[in-house]
Amino acid sequence: MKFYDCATAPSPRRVRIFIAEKGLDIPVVQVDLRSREQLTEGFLAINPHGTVPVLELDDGTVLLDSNSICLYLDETYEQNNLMGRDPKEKAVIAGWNRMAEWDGLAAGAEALRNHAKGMQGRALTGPVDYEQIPELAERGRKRAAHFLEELEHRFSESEFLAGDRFTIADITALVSVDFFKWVKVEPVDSQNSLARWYAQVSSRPGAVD
Ligand SMILES: N[C@@H](CCC(=O)N[C@@H](CS)C(=O)NCC(=O)O)C(=O)O
Repeated sequence: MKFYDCATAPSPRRVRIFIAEKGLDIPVVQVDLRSREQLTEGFLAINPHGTVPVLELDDGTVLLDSNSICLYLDETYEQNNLMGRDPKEKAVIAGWNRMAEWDGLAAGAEALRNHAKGMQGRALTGPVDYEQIPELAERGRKRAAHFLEELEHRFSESEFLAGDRFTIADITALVSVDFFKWVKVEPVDSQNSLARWYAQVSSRPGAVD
């Protein structure tokens, strides 16, 4: 197997944490997003979407999305299940993971990509160049702040995002909360339940970046 990673980017970090939690050792290839290596002919031949993470299997199959990579690893390697053991648990975890992706990661991306100078003309990932829309940056920051409120509420009644154990949903939420620092959105002091959860999950060995 080969894991195409970028050490500084949030989406591949989700998979890095997942791999660490599973205790796997997978050879890594770094893709330099700053020099736009993801848009070179060579990399687009591997992933036509021009994004990382990517997992290449030994039989040549290429997995092009964090969730599909995590699903493959969770089903292939039984230790430390992170995506659910039965249909009901799988569905509950998938729901919370999707919420963290959309309300969390997507909000951070909206805020960053529509604002950062280095992302001018790169407001969306992929081979097509889209211009920034400043109003979307502002909306993204609001959405990010709202996501932190949603987390505070959830952690006031649940130990982890999808229930009473650590799962992929916590990984996605943790990566989102750290990603928000790039757009200067941080938890407020009164969000005690969020702080309790954050201290717990960010000190897990795989979370250290
Ligand atoms: N759905 C994808 C999203 C991946 C994604 O957006 N990756 C970003 C890094 S966080 C990327 O490759 N960006 C390339 C670019 O900005 O052109 C996944 O989670 O695997």
